[in-house]
Amino acid sequence: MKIPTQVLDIANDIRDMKIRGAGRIARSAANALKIAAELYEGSEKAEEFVNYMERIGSLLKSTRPTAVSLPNAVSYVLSRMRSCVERGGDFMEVKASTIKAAREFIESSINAVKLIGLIGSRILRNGDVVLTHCNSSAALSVLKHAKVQGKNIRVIATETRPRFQGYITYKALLNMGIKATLIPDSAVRFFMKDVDRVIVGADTVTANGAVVNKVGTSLIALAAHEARVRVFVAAESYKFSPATVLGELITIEERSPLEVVSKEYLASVKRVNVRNPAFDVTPPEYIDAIITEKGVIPAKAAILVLTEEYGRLIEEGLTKISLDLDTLP
Ligand code: RUB
Repeated sequence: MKIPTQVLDIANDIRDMKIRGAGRIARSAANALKIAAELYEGSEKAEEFVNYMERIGSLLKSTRPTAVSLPNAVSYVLSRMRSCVERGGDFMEVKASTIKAAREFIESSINAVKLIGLIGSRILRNGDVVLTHCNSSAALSVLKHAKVQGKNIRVIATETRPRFQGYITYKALLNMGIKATLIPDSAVRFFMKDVDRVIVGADTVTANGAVVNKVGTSLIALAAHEARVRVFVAAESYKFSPATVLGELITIEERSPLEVVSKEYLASVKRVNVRNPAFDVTPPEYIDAIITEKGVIPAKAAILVLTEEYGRLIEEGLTKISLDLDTLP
């Protein structure tokens, strides 16, 4: 079965960052699975449908490696599809359950971002200066709700090299009627003395409470720590990584040197060595709290969110590990 063009376009747009930001990537992946199920033209056999959907799930997961929201969105949809098969569902039922699960994920993701805004806005006080990095819908939702509640906040937004996602944030803030200042990333420590709170988003939260977010986040957290400024992370529960409970490490995406230097520069310098990691890891010690749609938690309590959300998955993984240990000579 051929993969529909619309689905391939979404996968390519995620890879090329036309669709970006962990939440949006997750919703787009769920939408791609929904479209794939709706446009399926193969035989009316549940097994064939499942194989086709699994293939699309793998394709989507391969587009960008760091944000766990992507594989979590895909497994949300595909695990419900598989459960329907296990319950003895026929082709039509399996297809319907897949489409329903994709819709459900998108809806609950949009709702989670709104709830994070409502919950997180309580952390902000009238007159606060907030520093944010990159472009996070969850962090923006917090700022928007604070503004709606009549809090007079001012935001410092980093431009976020090399892709300048800070420009998107700056425009969004102006559209919300929030006073904002755009600064180079390297000016963060210079301005930290004026900052009351840092709020950033997350691509992945690990079991020990470390936060993987746009490169530069950990430097900002370090500068905030030095200046005793509190750091908050706005993250939906599908940004928590179940695999990290079992010791898996997060792959940090490295992008093209051409995002950092021009072709002309590359050509003009002999043996130029450029590295361009897109994300970095902020340890839990530098994070005051994580704002989720379920409430605010200390970073080190990330494991609680994981066991609540992915308990069964983690248990299955642990059982597998202990079985593997049993087979050791
Ligand atoms: C985006 C980024 C964002 C998180 C959270 O990186 O690091 O801070 O994804 O965003 P990129 P959201 O531009 O490389 O995708 O809160 O919107 O999910």
